[in-house]
Amino acid sequence: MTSEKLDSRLRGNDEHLTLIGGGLAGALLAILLARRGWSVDVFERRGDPRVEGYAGGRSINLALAERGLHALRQAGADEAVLQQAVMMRGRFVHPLHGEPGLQRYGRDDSEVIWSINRGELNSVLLDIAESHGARLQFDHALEQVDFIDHVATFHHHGARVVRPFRALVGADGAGSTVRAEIAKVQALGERTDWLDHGYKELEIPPAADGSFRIEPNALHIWPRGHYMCIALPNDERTFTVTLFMPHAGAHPSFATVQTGDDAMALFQREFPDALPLIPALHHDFEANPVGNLATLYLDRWHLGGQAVLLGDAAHAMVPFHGQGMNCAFEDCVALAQHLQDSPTLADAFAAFERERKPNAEAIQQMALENYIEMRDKVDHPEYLLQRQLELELQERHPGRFVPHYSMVTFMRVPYAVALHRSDVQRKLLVNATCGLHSLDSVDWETLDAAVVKQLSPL
Ligand code: FAD
Ligand code: E1W
Repeated sequence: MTSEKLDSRLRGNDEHLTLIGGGLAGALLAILLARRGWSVDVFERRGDPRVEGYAGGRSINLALAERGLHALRQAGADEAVLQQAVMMRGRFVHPLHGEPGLQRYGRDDSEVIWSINRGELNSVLLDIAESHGARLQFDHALEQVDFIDHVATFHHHGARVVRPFRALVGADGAGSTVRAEIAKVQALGERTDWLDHGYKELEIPPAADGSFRIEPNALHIWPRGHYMCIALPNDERTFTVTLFMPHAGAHPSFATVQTGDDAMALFQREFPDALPLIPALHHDFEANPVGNLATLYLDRWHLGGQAVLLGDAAHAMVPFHGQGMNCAFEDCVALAQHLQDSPTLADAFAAFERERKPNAEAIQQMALENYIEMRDKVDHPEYLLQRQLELELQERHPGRFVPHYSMVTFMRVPYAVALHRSDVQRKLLVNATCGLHSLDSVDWETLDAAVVKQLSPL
């Protein structure tokens, strides 16, 4: 389409948006808007994952929880996504010494999370977006935005193409170009806190008979104090293993573990049960890059009614609560709702930011805190006793004392509420179990009274 034709189409239509990024949030928002009759253009830097495959064919998976699943239901995408998902009932902890075992996430199989393939998820969402009339343009990398003439410049197969827009949604991830272009005309108060740890992805292939090599219905964790490995199942019976470790400093770090041989030695000493599961460890370690992790904070998420940011572009977080995508999907539902309810785009963007920013900041904080819990606490007796008490208090005070993990993962209470209530609850749990080795000598009368006094029904 020529830019004049697009221009004349845009002028007559108030309910039009241009989405930058056809990743997870961009594709989902396209569905939610197109289903409500909005005219939606999506520009994605990469090629079409349905044609070209995704991320060089590596199988990368994500944990989908209730917040994300609820958003997928709103988009009519839940069934297609769950068809390809593997259920995870809990974390399966592999201590260096001692017995490995499953710690259930919830009370039963209604409280589980799902491991899904990123490329498959993206493809399903793009198919549905297109079926509702969203126009998808791949191999279009946003380069520049002119907020005066309302045109965006893209890099497309070696050429420069210019497209008019009414308003932009920056769903272009942590390295957002929309964000950088807004910042040229309005200060965003951007701050990036880099984590001094990075990650490396490895693979556990299927067993010789084609089955899963370890318990499939779990998220595996090898906690090692200052670092850890995790593994999530894929529906093709493999696991994607992720090693999280400091970039620099004393052994082990990515500075002291650089080669495939170094990695083999590390796994021999520290992950002896995982080593035989990862036959291509030497190769994978040298072939795959070390990933970086950061938390991104902004003072503002929008430029009047001209542009708004969501998902990682607005609030990238460390991955240790498995909530980045879930939060991005929750953003999409909230933005679509505000667009429907607000008189102007500027009002919608402002209302969206007001609702979501405190909640994004809450999950960013909880995600940072969860790294220490996962790598250093899940195999300690005090931690297990606190989890046991948490479950007991949930039984004694249903709807009032809800475990932290459940509020984040199985419910849709605002993250900021979950953070606050978890803080209150953690103090009660620590106090009540201090110095104890079992729940037998808990002072229930005092504890029950404190719960009722400090926590309102949820
Ligand atoms: P992205 O998924 O990054 O999508 C951005 C899209 O924009 C991409 O398709 C990109 O190609 C495109 N783009 C970028 N720049 C341009 C441009 N200039 N022009 C056009 N298009 C552009 N979250 C969970 O909920 N559960 C998990 O288990 C989980 N595990 C994780 C593990 C790791 C190691 C990491 C790093 C993250 C994990 N996350 C997880 C977080 C999750 O990956 C992100 O929060 C999520 O992908 C954010 O979605 P998004 O659409 O905002 O950004
Ligand atoms: C989940 C990358 C990632 C993804 C996750 C989780 C973790 C640790 C990591 C958090 C969790 C699912 N978590 N697991 N067990 N307790 N907390 O729930 O997604 Cl590292």
